Amino acid sequence: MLEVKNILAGNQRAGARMIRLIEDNDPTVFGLLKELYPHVGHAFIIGITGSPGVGKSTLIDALISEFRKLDKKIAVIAVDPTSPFSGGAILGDRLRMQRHATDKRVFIRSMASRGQKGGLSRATKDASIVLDAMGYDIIIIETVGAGQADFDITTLAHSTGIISIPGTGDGIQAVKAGILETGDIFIVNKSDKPDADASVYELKMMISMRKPPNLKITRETGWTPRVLKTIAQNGTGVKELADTFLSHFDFMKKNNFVDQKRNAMETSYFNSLLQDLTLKKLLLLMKNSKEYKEVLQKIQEGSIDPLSAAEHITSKICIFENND
Ligand SMILES: Nc1nc2c(ncn2[C@@H]2O[C@H](COP(=O)(O)OP(=O)(O)O)[C@@H](O)[C@H]2O)c(=O)[nH]1
Ligand SMILES: [Mg+2]
Repeated sequence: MLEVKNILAGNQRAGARMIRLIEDNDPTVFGLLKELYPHVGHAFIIGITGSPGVGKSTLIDALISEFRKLDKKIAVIAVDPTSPFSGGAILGDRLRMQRHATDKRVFIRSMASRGQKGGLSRATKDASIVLDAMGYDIIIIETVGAGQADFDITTLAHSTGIISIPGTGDGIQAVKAGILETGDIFIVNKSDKPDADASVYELKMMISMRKPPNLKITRETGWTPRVLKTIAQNGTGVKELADTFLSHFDFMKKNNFVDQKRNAMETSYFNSLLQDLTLKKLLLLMKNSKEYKEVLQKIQEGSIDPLSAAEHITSKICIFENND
């Protein structure tokens, strides 16, 4: 039996088991999360995103060292939806952070997509609840930025760092992908390569030209995104990066933005829970209904097509009054 009190005591074995249950979509997870939820809200959650190979894992490894110098307890969730079976990239992430493996105040897990109902975003949120309840001061979520429609890191993290590398036109891609608005800190990693300064300049230019709705975001929080250069491999610029993340969090706390962010995070979590639970419950109710059986019969007889049948049966759903 997985004991909630062991998770709350920070037991890493219990935490790892719970995260495994989350990955496996285990039915006991819901109840356990409910017990843990009153104990969360302490951690500072950082999202690190960027294309494969830009150096996210290497940079996180270096960040862990900096945060450990400040005696913070750190947890990392490396999310890799691209390799659910091979485990290749996941192994890579673990290897790059291995020097912290014996540090009892560092906890690193990889999560793969195994068809979680609410998508990987929901599973990652669930895992961050576990890590927060375990008492980690800082939780870092590593995620591949592009192409993950269901994965909105900004509703999972307080602070989002977007990594790019010099000379790849990533800045332009960022604008296209709309991630320019979501970043709090932009990191040009591999700045040992040529053209790092040009990339920094390009990013700064684009940030200064963010369009009015984005300016509104900037004004609401008052935070102007920072652009920093790093060489993750040898730690250059990583102390500044760690300090900038912490000062962003301080800034948020001072301006009550942590509360606003919590509201946004909870709304998003609530909506994803609703999506899962509603679907489960409605399907169950429908499949046990007389109408469902009748319409299924009609499909089989060929007197109605499946599309019209689906439309017909969902038109029966009218539980809430709509005030629109
Ligand atoms: N030259 C250079 N290579 C780096 C730097 N940071 C990471 N790398 C290398 O880039 C490759 C991908 O790194 P990784 O951390 O796995 O990237 P991820 O896929 O974004 O997590 C590895 O071979 C790293 O050693 C850097 O600052 N400079
Ligand atoms: Mg990685």
